[in-house]
Amino acid sequence: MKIGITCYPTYGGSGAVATELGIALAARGHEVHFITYAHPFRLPLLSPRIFYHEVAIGSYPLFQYPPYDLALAVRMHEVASQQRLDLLHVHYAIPHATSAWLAKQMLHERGVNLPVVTTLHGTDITIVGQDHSYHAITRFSIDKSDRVTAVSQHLKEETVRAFGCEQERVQVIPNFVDPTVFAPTASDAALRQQLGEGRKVLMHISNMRPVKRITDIVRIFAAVRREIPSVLVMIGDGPDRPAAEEEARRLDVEGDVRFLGKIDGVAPLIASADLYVLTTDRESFGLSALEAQACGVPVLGYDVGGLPEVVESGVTGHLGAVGDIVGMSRAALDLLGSDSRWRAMSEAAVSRAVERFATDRVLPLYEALYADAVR
Ligand code: GMT
Repeated sequence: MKIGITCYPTYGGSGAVATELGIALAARGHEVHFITYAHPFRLPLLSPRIFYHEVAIGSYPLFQYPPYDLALAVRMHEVASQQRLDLLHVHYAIPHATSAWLAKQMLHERGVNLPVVTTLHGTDITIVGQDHSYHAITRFSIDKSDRVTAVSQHLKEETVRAFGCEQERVQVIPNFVDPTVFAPTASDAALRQQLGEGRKVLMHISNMRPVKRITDIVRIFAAVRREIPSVLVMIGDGPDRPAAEEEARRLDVEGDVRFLGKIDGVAPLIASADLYVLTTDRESFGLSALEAQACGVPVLGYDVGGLPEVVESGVTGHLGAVGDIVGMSRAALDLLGSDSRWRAMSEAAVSRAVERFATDRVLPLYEALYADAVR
C-alpha cells in the first residue's frame, strides 16, 4: 500500500511511534510518505520505500499565528494526489486529524476517496483535546476519521468518556518496540562505566513537561542515593528542566544528577541503566517504559493511565501512588538492593515487552486496519 503518515516530528512518544511504524511498514514492502514540518527525529536519512515531504508554512505580516493546519492540509492533499496514496494515517489528533479531514474533503470534490486513520496518543485526549478551545473540533475530527485507534485501553475509555464516541469506533492498538534494537545486549560496558562509575544508574527520558513531574524523580533519587551509591541520568529537555536542576541543588545531589539533553539512538543508554523512572501523573501508555523493559530495565512509575497495561507492578517494576515519594524510594531501594530480585524483574520485563509488544506482533494489527479502511 501507499501510506501517508503525519506526526509531530520532534521529540516525543507519538512521533517516535509513528516513525517506527513507517520504518516497519516500509520493511514489509509498503511505500511510506511522511508529511511533517521537519524530518522526524528517528527517521534515517535514506531508506528504501520511505519518502519525506516537508510542510512549508508561509508567513505574512498579517498573521500573528501562521495557519499551520491549513498548510498541512494543502500538503496532505498535494502528496495524496501526486503519490496516489491509499490512505493517510495521522498521529495525535490535534491538529492532524482536522487537517486530514480538510484534505479528504478537497480530494472528495475531485471524486477521490482518501481514508483517514487517526491514532490517539495521550494529551490530545486527556489534556489539550478537553480544553474548551479545542474540544469541539477534536470531537468532530475523531468522528470524521474513517478509523480511530488508541494506544491503550485506558485511553480508549477516556476518549469514549470525554468525547462521547461509540466504543466500537475506537480500536486499541498498543505501542510496540523493536526487540532487536531495544535489548539487554544494547548495553555497553564502557558507556555504563562512564555513566555510573560503578554506581547504580537511575534514568529518565522525556520532554520534561509539567505532566512528567520530574522534580519527583530528583526527590526519589535523593532518597535512594542516601542508601545506595547511585547516579541519576536525565535525557531530553523541556520547560521543567530548570525546576529539576534547582531541586537537585536544593537536595544537595546536583553532582550526581546528569542532564544529557536531547539524544538520538537512546537504546544503548537505556540498556546501561539499572532502573527507569517515569513519574507522569497521567500517562496513556509510556513508550519509554516499554523500551526500558525491552532492554531488561525494571520500571518505577505511578499507577496511572495506561502505564499498568505496560508495566506489571511487582513483576516488571513497581507502580505506586502519585506523589508518594517515600513509597517509591522504598520500592527503588528494595529493587536495587537485591541482585536476585533485580535479575528476576529484568528477565520478566524483557519477556513482557517481547511477548506482548514486539513490532512483529503489533504491526499486523495496523495492516489489517488499513486493509479494512480502504475496502
Ligand atoms: O500526548 C502527549 O503528551 C505527547 C505524546 C508524545 O508525543 O510524546 O505522548 C503520548 O504518546 C506516547 C506514544 O503513544 C505515549 O507513550 C505517552 O504515554 C503519551 N503521553 C501521555 O499520555 C502523557
